[in-house]
Amino acid sequence: MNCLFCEIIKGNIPSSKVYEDEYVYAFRDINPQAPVHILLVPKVHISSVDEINAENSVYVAKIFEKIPEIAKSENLGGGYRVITNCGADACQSVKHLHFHILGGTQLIEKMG
Ligand code: DGP
Repeated sequence: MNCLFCEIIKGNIPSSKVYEDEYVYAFRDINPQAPVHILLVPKVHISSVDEINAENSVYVAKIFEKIPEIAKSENLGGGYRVITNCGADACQSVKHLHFHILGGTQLIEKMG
């Protein structure tokens, strides 16, 4: 399987790492859409939200435990947005589950 984010997790493609543990890899988005734009990915290949199940949901839980810590360390006390795109209609471009943290400015209200 040829997966961009699996290659980033393995270190075969460079990234600006923010955090890593046995479940989670967090790094800065290459094309930031806000002053702070971080991606959190599970360290196992899960294609999208559609593939989350009882066996792999611990990875999602671990990601969400880390989000407030990363938000604090990035000084996002004013608020931030967490987004995941699932499938073609949502414009998911990388088929490895990822959660965007966006912040560092007043975000627009519209999400869709
Ligand atoms: P999405 O559209 O939700 O699938 O988001 C994919 C994000 O991944 C998009 O915001 C750009 C980012 N991205 C794509 N390729 C790379 C890369 O090689 N490195 C990094 N750091 N981010 C990438």
